[in-house]
Amino acid sequence: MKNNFKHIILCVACAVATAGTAIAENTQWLGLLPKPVKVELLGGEYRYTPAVGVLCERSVRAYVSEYLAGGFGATGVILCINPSLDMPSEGYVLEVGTNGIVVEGVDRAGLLNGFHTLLQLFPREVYEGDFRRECRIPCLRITDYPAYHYRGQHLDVARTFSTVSQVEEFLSHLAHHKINHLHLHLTDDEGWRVEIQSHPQLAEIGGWRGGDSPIWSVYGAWGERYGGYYTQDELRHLVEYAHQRGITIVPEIDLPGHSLTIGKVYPEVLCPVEMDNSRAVGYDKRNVWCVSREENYQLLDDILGEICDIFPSEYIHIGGDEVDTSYWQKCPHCSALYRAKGMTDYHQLQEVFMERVADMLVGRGRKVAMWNEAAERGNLSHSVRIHGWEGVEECRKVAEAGYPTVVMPGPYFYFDMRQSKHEDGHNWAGVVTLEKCYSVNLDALGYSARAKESVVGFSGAFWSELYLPHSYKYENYLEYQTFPRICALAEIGWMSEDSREWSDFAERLEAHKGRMEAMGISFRRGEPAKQRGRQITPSLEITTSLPISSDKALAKLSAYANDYGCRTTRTCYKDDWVLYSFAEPIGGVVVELTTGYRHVPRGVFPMGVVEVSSDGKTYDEVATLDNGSATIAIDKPVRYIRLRSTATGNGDRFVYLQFPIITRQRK
Ligand code: TNX
Repeated sequence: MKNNFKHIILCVACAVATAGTAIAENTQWLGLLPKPVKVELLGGEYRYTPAVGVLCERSVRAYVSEYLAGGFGATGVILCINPSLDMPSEGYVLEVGTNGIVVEGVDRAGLLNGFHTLLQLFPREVYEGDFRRECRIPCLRITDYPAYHYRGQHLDVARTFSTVSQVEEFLSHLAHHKINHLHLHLTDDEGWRVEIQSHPQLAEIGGWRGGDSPIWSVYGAWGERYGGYYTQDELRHLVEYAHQRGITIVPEIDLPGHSLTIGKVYPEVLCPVEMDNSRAVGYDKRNVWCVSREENYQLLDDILGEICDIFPSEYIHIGGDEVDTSYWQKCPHCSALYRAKGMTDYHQLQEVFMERVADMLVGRGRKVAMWNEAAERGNLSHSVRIHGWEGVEECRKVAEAGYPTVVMPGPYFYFDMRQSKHEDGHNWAGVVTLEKCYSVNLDALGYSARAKESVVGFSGAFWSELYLPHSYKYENYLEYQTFPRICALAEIGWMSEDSREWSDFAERLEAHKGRMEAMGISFRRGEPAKQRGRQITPSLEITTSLPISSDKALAKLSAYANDYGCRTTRTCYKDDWVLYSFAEPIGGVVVELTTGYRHVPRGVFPMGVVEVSSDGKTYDEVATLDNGSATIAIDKPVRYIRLRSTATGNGDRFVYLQFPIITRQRK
């Protein structure tokens, strides 16, 4: 059987070889993305019919047949592994001759990469599943391999839960872009999404927010319980689904910070520190594990043991970002440990903790990944892989120090950042346009040869604290935020530094958009047009029942002059209000009213109403707030607009007030 297989390969390969020698020609029109290392056009074309047989390496057969099942005619497409190919791992050669197609991968990953390129040579309908049409494919030879081994995308399922089928869909899209790692952020302050059988309460309680859950909701659905978690069987299914497509799932349990959820389920894991929450109506922000409580390490060993059983990945990510060490300073046991060890910086306690947790994984034959802060003081063992997120400079530093580094800095690769000034999304790392994302270049960013050697690849990130409140406005907010930025990321991981060119990418992306449509991706098609009419600024005074941080900021707000808004010094209580008093009555206008940051529904009145009045005495309710905002049309003139909170608390210690955006009604 094996010989037979080889014989067929040889025959088709001969047919391919006689198709002619390479013709130097522009291959842009093929729109291949990521762009292969080498494409040679051979002249002529192959006529594909669904009747041809597809001969396929067993380990990828089930997946391949979802797209190309093949018929019972003579073999026309061969997909196989050939370890003797002289190319780096994940490489492949794809040849289309007049008699057939051969894709040879140097390994299984290479074969899958070749298959994903092959699909791009077919008409876009191939992405709709089992392709049953005739088509012509130009004869060519592609020789291709990636520049970087780690081409990743991160997905935060802790803040907003994604269902199994949503993750499957995302994995499918990633595979078509040759992204080979999905970094799954499974736990955070807002949720615990993985079933731990030895401690079932972790997911059963920690997977839900709002309603009677001890984990508060922050946005919108205040009294409603929402969330979810994955059973171990579901996660094993996702691991297999990803593996079929050449993707490794890297699980992350975020430690020792970002752990409010586990602190709500098992309060004893936190330091025995009473916090003064009086100003924030009882909000408890304690989210850091106690380092000196011995039982914590047994619990961690149980959790990580099960994580290793579910996820076969070489690396397990244990977080290490944004640890608030002030709890350890206040904890009698942690501060005693700090003194006994003669430490000079409380972050050293984090190193002790991280090393001990890392040992649990190393003992199970795994390697450990962490966020860049964990390595900041340089004392971690260098087998730890660092995911650099804060900025380019932080990534460069850890790479320079010799840690294997995944480069994923916020200003380039955080796909939760907004894509233009007036769109939704985070903004702490600025506006991340597609072009900005594509512009990453390690040479230009001053990486030394040594630092470059440490870089194992790149990753995008999608943090989801804003996903839920935005999701209702979009067909698919995750896809809107990540595509086509993932197309740029895919090339940065695949192509060498000096071979990328923005205009060349932009041109191929146009061709690729048809494919994304066929894949069913709701990608962002360009900058949305602004909807607003002409803005007017009638004389206004803003007052509030809330204590504010600065009178000056409030005065600026009344002058429509403060784009960031004015911060209060506590959260909202029921019946708190913000009043907009106009010098003259306003009418024939549309008014956009916002509490919280403008592009981020944080610091809002989570529930509330809009009331209007012409005399300042009797008010009519005209709208309810949705995620802290409302847009109202005012026909008959009024002098006062009031926002009134109908809930106590918003998950933050502040509210942001904003000036109203007023435009004339369109006729
Ligand atoms: C920073 S990235 C965080 C996340 C947030 C993200 C929002 C990282 C390791 N920490 O917790 O979700 O910013 O962009």
